[in-house]
Amino acid sequence: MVKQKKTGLKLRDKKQAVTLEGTSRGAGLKFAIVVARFNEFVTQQLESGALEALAAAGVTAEDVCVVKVPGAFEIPFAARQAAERGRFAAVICLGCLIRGATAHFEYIASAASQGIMDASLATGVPMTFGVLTTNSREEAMERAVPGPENKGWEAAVAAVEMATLDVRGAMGATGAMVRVRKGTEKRKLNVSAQRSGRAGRGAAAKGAAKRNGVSGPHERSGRAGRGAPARKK
Ligand code: INI
Repeated sequence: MVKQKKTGLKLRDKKQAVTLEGTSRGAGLKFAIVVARFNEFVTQQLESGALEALAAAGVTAEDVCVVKVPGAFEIPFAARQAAERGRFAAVICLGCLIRGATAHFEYIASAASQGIMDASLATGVPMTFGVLTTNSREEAMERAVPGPENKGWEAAVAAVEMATLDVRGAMGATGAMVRVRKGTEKRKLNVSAQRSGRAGRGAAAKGAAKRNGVSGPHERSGRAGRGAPARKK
């Protein structure tokens, strides 16, 4: 096995699996945070957690746009618009649903989660799910404490990782994996994958990779949170 100094990429031989993953470094990337105002005493804290996590990842305030919506039900619409109209590397979705006496909670929770996933897949922009679905105010507040236990923080960390993960860029035109030559830093990069990628993302991810000291979107490793203790759902 050859460990490359510059990239940290571990090269074994052609027959071994290649691991692709994003990083915890978001410098130079733009992020949207869509926050529901409903249960604002919690969602405000989720927003603060997300902003702190982005700052810790090297994202500057001017690269972050916060979009406020009335409730969790409206998140997918705004997230999709942000993804379509903005140059965001990822969209962080934050909200808080607290179970009540009626089925209202279930309808909104399923519309929000499915809607966010649909918006992400339709636009090709990663969206992360920081929407709490709890049985009580107490459960919600426990998940909105300052620091990495905060679900907004967690959603922001996931957004940075997904924004810096470029699986498509690492694949060949026919879907074959990029060939890694043992013992060298040469990669057969597939330009058509970047050309056909969603607007700006390939270029944004590549630029961030350079700034982050790695040489290509498929050569990243060492995301934050690996090996972290089990978290609350
Ligand atoms: N929206 C939430 O974000 N959380 C809730 O707990 C909630 N409850 O319980 O009703 C909620 N409702 C509002 C909903 O998201 C829409 O904003 C509203 O239905 C208007 O479309």
